[in-house]
Amino acid sequence: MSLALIRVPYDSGQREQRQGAGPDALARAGAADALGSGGLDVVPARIETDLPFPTETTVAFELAGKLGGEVARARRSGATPVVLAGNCLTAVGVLAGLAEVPRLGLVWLDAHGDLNTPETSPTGYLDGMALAVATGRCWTGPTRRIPGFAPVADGHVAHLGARALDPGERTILEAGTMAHLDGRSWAADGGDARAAETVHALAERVDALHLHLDLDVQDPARTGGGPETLPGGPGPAQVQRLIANLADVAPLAGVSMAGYAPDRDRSGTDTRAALAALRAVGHAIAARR
Ligand SMILES: [Mn+2]
Repeated sequence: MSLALIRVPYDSGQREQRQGAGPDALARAGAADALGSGGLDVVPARIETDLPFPTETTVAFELAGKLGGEVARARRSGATPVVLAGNCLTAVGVLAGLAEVPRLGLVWLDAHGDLNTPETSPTGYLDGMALAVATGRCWTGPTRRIPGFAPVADGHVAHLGARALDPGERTILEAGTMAHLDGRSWAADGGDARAAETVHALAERVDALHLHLDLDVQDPARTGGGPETLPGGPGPAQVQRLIANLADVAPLAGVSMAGYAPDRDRSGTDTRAALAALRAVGHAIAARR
């Protein structure tokens, strides 16, 4: 009966830079206490690259493979994995480590689609492809080498909070194979109920959930605003309410959190929002044990 708090301190292949500094900064700010506030013991771990010449893509997939092993070890020991990372692609490692969970659903909270592929991405930025990788749309060469990884079916995904979509991403979400709720609808009156309905509908098709939280889903007017934040999304309290709601819906098999850049958080509001989200996660996991 415990939680594994696994830190992956990289952003775009660079160790402890920008959002890659987030996991250790959150640990120093009290992430373990926040996560343990639901009553579960918290066991820390940390993943590092062994590549002598790190590049954005090679490090990302190497870390996803290592993280998969760490997540699987945590799970076998009876611990629920909670991953603090710089990038969203780490969700792929969590999915690999949760391979033994039958009918796993993926709840993806993000201001961006993360649904570009190398062919549709305007920039080539790998982390804008994270959910496309998780759903098997691209980078299938490297993901085939990640033990346990299998793409998540679109019908097992709920995307909430998007408000910056490239044309290729819009096409995917408008196709309707994946449940989604855009950021403005979530932030509007009645948005909490719409968000709850979205995850409830997903829970009818799955037995457990992987929650992926990119902190940029939160409206920067109500946080300090990290490097990739965009106006028009839910506030931190709405995100925390949704996390609390997940406990009523299905067990949380794993959690990944990305997008916290401590050097952009001069007021401390991003730190407080991230720790509050971790408290909500700790309580949600404890409630279903
Ligand atoms: Mn993201």
